[in-house]
Amino acid sequence: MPSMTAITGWSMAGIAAIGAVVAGTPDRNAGTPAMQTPLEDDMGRPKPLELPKDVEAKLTGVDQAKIDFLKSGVTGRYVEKDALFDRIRKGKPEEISAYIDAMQALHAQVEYKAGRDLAAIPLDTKSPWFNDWKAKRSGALDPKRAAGPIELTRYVGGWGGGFATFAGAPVAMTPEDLKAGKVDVAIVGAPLDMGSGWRNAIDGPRAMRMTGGAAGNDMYSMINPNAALKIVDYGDIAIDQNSTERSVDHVREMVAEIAKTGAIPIVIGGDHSLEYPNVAAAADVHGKGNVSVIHFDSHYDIGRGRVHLLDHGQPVYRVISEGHVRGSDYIQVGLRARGPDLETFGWMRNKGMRYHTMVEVEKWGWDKVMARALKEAREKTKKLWISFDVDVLDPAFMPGTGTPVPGGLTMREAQPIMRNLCAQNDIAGIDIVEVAPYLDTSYKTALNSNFLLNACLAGIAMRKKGLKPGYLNPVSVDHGLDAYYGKKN
Ligand SMILES: [Mn+2]
Repeated sequence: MPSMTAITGWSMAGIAAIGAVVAGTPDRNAGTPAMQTPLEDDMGRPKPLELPKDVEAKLTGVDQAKIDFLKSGVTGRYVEKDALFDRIRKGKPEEISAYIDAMQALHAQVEYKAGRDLAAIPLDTKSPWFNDWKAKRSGALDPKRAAGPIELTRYVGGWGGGFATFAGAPVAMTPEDLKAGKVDVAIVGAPLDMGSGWRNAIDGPRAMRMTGGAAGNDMYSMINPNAALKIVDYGDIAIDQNSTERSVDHVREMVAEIAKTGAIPIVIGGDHSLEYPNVAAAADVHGKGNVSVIHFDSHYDIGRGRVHLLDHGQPVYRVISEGHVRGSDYIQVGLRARGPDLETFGWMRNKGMRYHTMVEVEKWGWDKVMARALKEAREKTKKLWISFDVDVLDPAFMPGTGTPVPGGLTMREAQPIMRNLCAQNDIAGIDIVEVAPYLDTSYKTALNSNFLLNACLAGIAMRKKGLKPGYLNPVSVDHGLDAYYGKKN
């Protein structure tokens, strides 16, 4: 999602604080400047503002409280420091006073004030239905049946019939079903979209069940994951559609429920807030610090200092600050949105995070960047969570997403990346998020998301069969016969 810094402006103070670093940086063509990581407050709180001597002189006679307000640095939220200095240099004393008054009045409205502002969003605890949205039916209420996946396709052949499910897979309702069916992969919907300012990810799971692409033969490997793996549709996780905070604890329980059976959870969102409960669940099952994350996104998703504790722009901040994943085991790929400023990159570097922007991809190409990302992801852990925000793709391929950003991946790039990652790694789980199909006047967002899911399932099947990442079935290359291009495959 877009950077809140553009709205709150708190990073202005950060920019001011690191101004010295930037000002001292030579022209990028003039050699390689020493890398400098700006030191900054974890929450991006403003730093004191140093007033130039001539500006300070102009403030003679101005109330000391007002001067202290300027020096506190909070003015960076409302005006760039150079514009502020300029105004003071040119202003008459009464104009300067009025200007500072206006900023103070604005500031008084912005900050939390006890008694005036709502400190928490209240719930009606007297509601007799307080938890009904997530209260699970007991098997005792239903007719008896043997545990195991339930096939919902009516016909043997053709393109459908029966009921729409993820990847055309049978359904499972309980962990007992997963265990009895020795399920490899449980695909589960999480239609949460309160965390996105631009909604409709609620329809992501629905659209992906209705649109093809996730099932069937992968031509690269000539593997049909539906035949090679035991895949189920685990239904949707209950969401309180009025509250991200109320929903995510239940998502965490459900993702852990799947992972504990040994099945790989693949969570279809829903917005990217989901990454927080998903990765926390993986850490609950495999241990804190035992899971790395490769996070595909055009955005950095490390919003700090926000009012709401979770939304789709800050799951990474929550995951890392709560210690579910070490900063150094958190690898980002595809960043290009306008969010992070120098201060934010500084925060990420200070946490040990490894980020690979589209700038880096343009410089080195996908193969080198992905090889590096994977090496980093495997330094300390074996288990890998893949968090795939579809807005890492170019809007040409994924127009149906809340915060699209041009200049992204093509499907031709994304499919082999997903296939290989899933073939190479011990996957703790995957989320495919921010699929908002009705922001797309065509069907391609859901279709492309399903083909990505298929590439991933093919990769998991390749690993199960002991095939190396990058494996190409000889039958689908060079007729499987000749050495026309040189060495036979
Ligand atoms: Mn995201």
